[in-house]
Amino acid sequence: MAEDNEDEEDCWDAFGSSSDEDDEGSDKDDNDEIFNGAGSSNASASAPIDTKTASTITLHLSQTFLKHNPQVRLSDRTVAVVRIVMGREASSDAYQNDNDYKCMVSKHLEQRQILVVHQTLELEHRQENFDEFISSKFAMLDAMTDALIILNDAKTVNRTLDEKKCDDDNSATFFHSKWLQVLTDSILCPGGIIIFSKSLNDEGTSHDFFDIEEKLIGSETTVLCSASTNNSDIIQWIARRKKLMRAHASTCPWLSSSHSVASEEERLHLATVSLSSHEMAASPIFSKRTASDPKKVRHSSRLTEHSIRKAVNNMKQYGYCILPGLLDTNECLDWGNAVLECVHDASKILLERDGVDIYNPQSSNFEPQSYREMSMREDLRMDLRHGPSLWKLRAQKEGTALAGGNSILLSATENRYGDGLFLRGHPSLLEILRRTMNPGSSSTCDDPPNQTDSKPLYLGNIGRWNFGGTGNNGSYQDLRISPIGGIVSLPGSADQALHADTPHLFEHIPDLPAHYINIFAPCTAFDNAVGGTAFIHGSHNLSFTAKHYDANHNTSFYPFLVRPRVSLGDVILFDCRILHFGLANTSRSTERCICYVNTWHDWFHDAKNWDKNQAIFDETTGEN
Ligand SMILES: O=C(O)CCC(=O)C(=O)O
Ligand SMILES: [Fe+2]
Repeated sequence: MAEDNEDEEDCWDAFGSSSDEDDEGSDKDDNDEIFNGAGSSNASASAPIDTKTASTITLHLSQTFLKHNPQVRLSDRTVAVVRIVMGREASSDAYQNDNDYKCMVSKHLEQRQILVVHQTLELEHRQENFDEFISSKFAMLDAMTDALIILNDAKTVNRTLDEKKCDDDNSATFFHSKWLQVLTDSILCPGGIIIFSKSLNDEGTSHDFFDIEEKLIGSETTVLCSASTNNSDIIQWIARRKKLMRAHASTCPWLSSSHSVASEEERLHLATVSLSSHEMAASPIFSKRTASDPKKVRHSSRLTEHSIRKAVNNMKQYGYCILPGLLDTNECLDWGNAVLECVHDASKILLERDGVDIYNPQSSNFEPQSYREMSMREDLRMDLRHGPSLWKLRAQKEGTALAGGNSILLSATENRYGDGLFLRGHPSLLEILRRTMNPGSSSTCDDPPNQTDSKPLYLGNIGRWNFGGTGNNGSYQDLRISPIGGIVSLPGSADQALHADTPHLFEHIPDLPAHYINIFAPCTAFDNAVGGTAFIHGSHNLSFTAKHYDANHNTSFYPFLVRPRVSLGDVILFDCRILHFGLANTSRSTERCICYVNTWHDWFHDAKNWDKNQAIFDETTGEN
């Protein structure tokens, strides 16, 4: 299992940290140029201290970037260099010194063509609306950052904090608990690097504030390396990596106390693809700007071959794959709101027309059933696929309400809806689906050679000529994609029963490829009291599930439980054979919507057809 080495200290040399990430691969040849370049520009012992530190930090970042994804050019990486000052310190000498230092770091990064964004955060005594404050400061970025370098002058910051502690305990707590977390959450990519660099005090001892910073984001990050970079040890720095995916640990209070969240997060780390800022769509911080200036709407994110391969591999190995930050958060909100509006409209009609109260199913005159547009799961959980607001949105986004409301057939390489259409037309998602459902069919796949006597196996599939297809040419088989729907959990909905969305096709062979995959995207803002979907890591595999099966209870599966803490913009793909369940919604008023599409091999018959059920809305008029 690939892990960041938490205990790694003094592991620093001209070639950087020895910590490795063998799950994400590394292409040495691609790296050589960078390593050689870095060696020659490294400062000698007599060079100024800040040059040496800046050069070492730059080397560390370049190497880590290349390890995470060698296919993202350094010129496509973004680093924010952030200086935190308390308002009145801004004009002090210390500020000036750090400013020089900041320039030095930036100069080295820019020499490697990395895009650098500078920002000074002058915090006021009482900083209101911190998230907005940060977003206004970084509005010139058009993506999340791959790394954050935080510069503080130990003396001035700590003195200010000490003063604040005395005269105003609340604001001291505020600084201690909030700013770094907001900064890390809002502008740093999942899996991104955060570096604190600090001059030590006059006695040469480490400063408190350094420790506070580390503690603050300790649970959000893992240590990559810590180092002092010169003879007199005046500058010390530490590099941490933001966790790729956290567990939503406040859910499932019934879990045994022996359940290890750390192991859960290690599994989540394996199943998550670390996207660079370049591969991500608009980040939450820029959504306002994008909404207000349509010209700035970003093209849909596209993954590198490296990321696509990792995603395909995750689907095969673990049965699911998480892609944080892939989607535009505005799009997610649009679709989520449309689904929720349809649920509201439906609930009114059902109450008036049928005496069915989906908000109070137990006290309702009649039990909610499944309708043509909406299938009821357990109480307070429903799957909605059609309704006036969705028809309207489809007409607006997909050009035609009709096409948007039906499943579509995509043959071999077709991206029918082109670049940029949310869940159904996203070219990288389609590529992941096709490769997962047609293993070995791509020349770029990681599977064992699909050759026999130097001839590709697919040549033998002569029957393929008879079914209106492309013949025995090894191309992807046709894929069918459902319309976009939403799974809503209302306040009070309980944990769903553990289940799979499709059976195995052949139950005597352990590891057939997926034939049915769901794509889930959370489309309401994250609320800690509201659960997403939980999975049993690896349970799409028949031998795994048979091994851990116990006819009496599910507890033998729970050590493998993962509860990804996903939010707007993130995507989860899962093989529908995997065991999973919707987590409870314990909030008082948050209605949760996860938008989805179902995708399957066209030859597979999806029995989920609600057309014969009673309709709620009048489709002919588009009205309710
Ligand atoms: O509500 C969820 O998070 C998952 C729902 C689900 O898996 C289902 O309804 O089949
Ligand atoms: Fe399900």
